[in-house]
Amino acid sequence: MLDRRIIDALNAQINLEMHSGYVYMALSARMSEQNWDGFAKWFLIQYHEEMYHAMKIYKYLLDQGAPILLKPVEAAHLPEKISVLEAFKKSLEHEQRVTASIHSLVRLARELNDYATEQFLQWYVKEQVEEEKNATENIVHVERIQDSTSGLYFLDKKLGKRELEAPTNFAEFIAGEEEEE
Ligand code: OFO
Repeated sequence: MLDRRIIDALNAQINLEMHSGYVYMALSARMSEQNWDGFAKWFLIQYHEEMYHAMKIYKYLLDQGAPILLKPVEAAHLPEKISVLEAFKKSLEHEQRVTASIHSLVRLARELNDYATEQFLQWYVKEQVEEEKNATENIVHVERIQDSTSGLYFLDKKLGKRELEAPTNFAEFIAGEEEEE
């Protein structure tokens, strides 16, 4: 049985991942409102990835026979109008918060000699490197072409080609019928 402190922290991480989904869903909406369909799609795929990050912890807790304690999800806190550059800066800022949270979970697992959870969390440690890299790259690309509408147009088309890599059917994923990433 997992220690109560790690159960609570993992449940809090489910909540933070759901909040991440909310942030990306709101960013996608802001982009759709400005007819940036490619950026909107990119953020909505990220929304789905965040739901997967939450479901992966949910499954781990179930597999460990630990309780799932779902709390209210924090609002996205976005202004009504946001530029493309601000949107990607927001995503980097948010990912840095998530990385800090994952690292403190790893520290707690170590402190508790919880080897299984520490190993489980390694997927997230690696994933956060990727999340921050993607957000940083997007900022660099937008900054490079900031004043060029045609440049932004092409970047919108390019990011709109992003494809979903996470499992899509969460019921099958929880039942162990869909492959984990
Ligand atoms: Fe779940 O990685 Fe982004 O927030």
